[in-house]
Amino acid sequence: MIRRPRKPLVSARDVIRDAAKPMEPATRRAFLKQAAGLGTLTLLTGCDVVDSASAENALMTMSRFNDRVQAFLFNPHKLAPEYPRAMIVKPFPFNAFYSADKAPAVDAAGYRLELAGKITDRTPWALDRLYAEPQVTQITRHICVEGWSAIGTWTGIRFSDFLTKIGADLNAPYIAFRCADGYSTSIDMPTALHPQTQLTLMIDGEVLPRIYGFPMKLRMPTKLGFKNPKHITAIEVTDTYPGGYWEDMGYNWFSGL
Ligand SMILES: Nc1nc2c(c(=O)[nH]1)N[C@H]1C(S)=C(S)[C@@H](COP(=O)(O)O)O[C@H]1N2
Ligand SMILES: [Mo]
Repeated sequence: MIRRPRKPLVSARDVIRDAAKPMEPATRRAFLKQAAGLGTLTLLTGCDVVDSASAENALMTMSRFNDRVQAFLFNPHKLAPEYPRAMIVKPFPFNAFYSADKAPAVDAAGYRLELAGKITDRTPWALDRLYAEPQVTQITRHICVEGWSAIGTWTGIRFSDFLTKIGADLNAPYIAFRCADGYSTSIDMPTALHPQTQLTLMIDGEVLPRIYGFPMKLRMPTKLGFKNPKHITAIEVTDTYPGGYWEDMGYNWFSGL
């Protein structure tokens, strides 16, 4: 039996005040203004979260609210730490929703990166064209929610360069990724445009081995590991919230660091 609390457990005012507490005064003022401006206050005060049987719904509201708070706090110019070569972990840990022997073997010759949604030039990309783009390298830390982290070095195309090149609508809020193993995830546009967000073709100076996401993954040192899709087959720029494999099971969508 579900017991209904008499008093609301959480009030919208407390939630917003709590979220604003750790911020510097200027950020805090801007945040509170934005929270009101977005209609968040009205939205949440309308239903003092816990009066209904639908705790699920309330949790979802909170979770989407947290995403907004996190997105607001994300600094698009702040760089994640980079490390010396000596700190690179070898072999790099493997992780997926299956064991390493099940990682998909994508055929290099037949591979075409599909582009969809709010993009001017949706011509699919073959691998040689991706390899021909200017490449950058980063040595950063990958952090998995399952409780491990490791420093690695990844090389690929700066994602903001790629998005500009294909004529992506940079005002669209979401970018969704589909993968050869059925995995999916999606990210916010400010993170997509972050200078360290990389369309990765190599790890440790060699073409991405099968288990690390051949032929291509997205590397973001500003987000948790599960937000970094391997074996990408399609990229879509969209106005509609796309969710993702773990996100649909309740992992926090923003999951920024
Ligand atoms: N296509 C695909 N991408 C994925 C996953 C997956 O199962 N499939 N797992 C994610 C998780 S939880 C982690 S921690 C990293 C692991 O990447 P690695 O094998 O290169 O360490 O990939 C992420 N991207
Ligand atoms: Mo992970």
